Amino acid sequence: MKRIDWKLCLVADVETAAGKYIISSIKEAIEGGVSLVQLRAKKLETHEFFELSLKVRETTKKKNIPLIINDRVDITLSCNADGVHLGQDDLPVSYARKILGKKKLIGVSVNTEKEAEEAEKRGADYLGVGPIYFTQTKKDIKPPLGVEGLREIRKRVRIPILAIGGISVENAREIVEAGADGIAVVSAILATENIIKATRELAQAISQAGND
Ligand code: TZP
Ligand code: MG
Repeated sequence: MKRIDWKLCLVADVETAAGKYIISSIKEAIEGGVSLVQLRAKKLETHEFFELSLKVRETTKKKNIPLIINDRVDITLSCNADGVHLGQDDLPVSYARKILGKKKLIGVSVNTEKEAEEAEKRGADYLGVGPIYFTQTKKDIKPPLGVEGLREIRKRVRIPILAIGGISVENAREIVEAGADGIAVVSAILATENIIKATRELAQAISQAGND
């Protein structure tokens, strides 16, 4: 498995970025300091998602930033992304692994300790743990875990944890201090006027974790 810097993941959600050009938003977020990008496009047709994934692959590759594709193992392979992120209703990890092999990353969204243990056991490389807080970005969210819920999951698994859901510059630090390896955000980067500045502030909040 590749060495990944988990600290700040932009979940580049095409719907949230609507009206803005997603590629330029991703470029700005990279300039501001994201260490990882996940491309998420729930409503695009397959060919549109595929074409966009090629452009995002090119953009991220130039800057040496790993790219994860949300939901779609086929698009992960076709654009040669670094990995895929799967939800509880997507293809099971063990089957995704058969298709992708050991070199691609597989992340799994979890909301309970049981789901976390199960995903690790089945071979996930990292977990998306959330939602930590309430968020408007995803409509069908599970119950928010809070920092306590995150701490409990941290105790049960060894693989990296990316915390997600309602994370902002105000609460990023406490999340990393609760044991997350990094944070994954949509609106705290994409729904801001100045993406570079917002990203820098998030990166700074994370780097302050544990330093008092
Ligand atoms: N999965 C759990 S919460 C969420 C996803 C994709 C949305 C996170 O969006 P935001 O804007 O960072 O709260
Ligand atoms: Mg999914």
